[in-house]
Amino acid sequence: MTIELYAQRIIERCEILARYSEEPERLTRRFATPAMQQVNALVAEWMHAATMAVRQDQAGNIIGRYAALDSAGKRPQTLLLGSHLDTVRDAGKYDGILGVILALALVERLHEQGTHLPFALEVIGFADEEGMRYHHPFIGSTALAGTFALPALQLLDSDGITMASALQEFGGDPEHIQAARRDPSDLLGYCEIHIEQGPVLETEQLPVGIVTAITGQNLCEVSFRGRAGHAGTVPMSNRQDALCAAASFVLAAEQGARAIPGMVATIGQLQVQPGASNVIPGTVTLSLDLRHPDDSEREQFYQQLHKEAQKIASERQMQLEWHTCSSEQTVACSPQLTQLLTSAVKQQGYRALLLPSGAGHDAAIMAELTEICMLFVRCYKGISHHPDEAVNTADISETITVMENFLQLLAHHTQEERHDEPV
Ligand code: HGY
Ligand code: MN
Ligand code: MN
Repeated sequence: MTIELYAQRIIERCEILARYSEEPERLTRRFATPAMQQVNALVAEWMHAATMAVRQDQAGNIIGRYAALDSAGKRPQTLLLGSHLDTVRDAGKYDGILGVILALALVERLHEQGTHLPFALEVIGFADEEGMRYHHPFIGSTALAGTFALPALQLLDSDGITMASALQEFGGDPEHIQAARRDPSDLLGYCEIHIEQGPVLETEQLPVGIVTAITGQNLCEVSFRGRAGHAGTVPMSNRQDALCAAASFVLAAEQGARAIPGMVATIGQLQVQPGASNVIPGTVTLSLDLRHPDDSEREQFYQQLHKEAQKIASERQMQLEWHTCSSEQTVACSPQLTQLLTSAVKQQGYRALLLPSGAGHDAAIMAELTEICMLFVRCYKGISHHPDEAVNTADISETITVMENFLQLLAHHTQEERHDEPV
């Protein structure tokens, strides 16, 4: 099969997986849902067909292993490839999914050619990266990296189901989730292919780009507690309207972030209680997502927003709850692996464009376990977290070749290192 046919099949498979949704009219696939189960089953089937050894781990990640070339009795080294199979609400078809399906195609091509690399390849479909169900991102990769926070198992979703029981139902093993940690001793690294989710590659007219670092992120849940009351009878001077406090906070976050180059602040969720048109909002809970590549700048602004929220609450005689959900530091990619990716891109005749990732990725978590690198693929108008997400077949073909160059370069590199080993 030609590379172009593989590229077409990758796009077709992303389209097939997009049919597995929790909602009929749009793509929403959260952690440990029946839709996720169907997707894991399908990906496992494709992995099996490529002669991979397949397992679903304690956290619900689907993992396929393609053996190394005969390693003369030595335990072979392993390169991890992967991304996530969950989605945001009303998602596109490629965020995360492309990285898993393209990695699988690399294995399929090796299998078709009847070859193996001097190292094993493991393709991982992470069960949760977006954190949609429990407001807790990276369940899959933190479990694999051994940094999963056990108390999170008690978090409740919007139906009151704990993460532990959802995972149990899914076929995972919450009691032994720590056993999902991958032993890093044989690992060469983790490489993630992902759509860029931004406009740079399109502007630069390049199919791929190489990631230098993954921007850090603070996630927080903020509640303003005022007093509900009758919309017709409580005078304006006598209200503790929690939504008005939240509105002030939203604008303060926007204004503050605009004043700091590179800072982005997003309030993407608001829950208004009790939530009736003729009742003054008593409690508002909102999400805050803050990102900046400089950890100290981000932390400082985070603290500044906390103080701002306290001030708004106290001026309006309300209570404030400030709950930090997660705080990810900016993570640099491995210079060695990034150098190999750079050479792989140049071999294909392209300028090697290096760029930071504003979006979060499983790679940032995997950096706790092993060396990481990331390859970005151009996407239509940089659109992501939106159903209009799109990639083109020609770019996918180029990505396959770049990745095959990368695997060959890595194979050379590891063999040279082995020759250098003292006997
Ligand atoms: O939100 C992010 O950056 C990622 O897509 N989860
Ligand atoms: Mn995403
Ligand atoms: Mn993603």
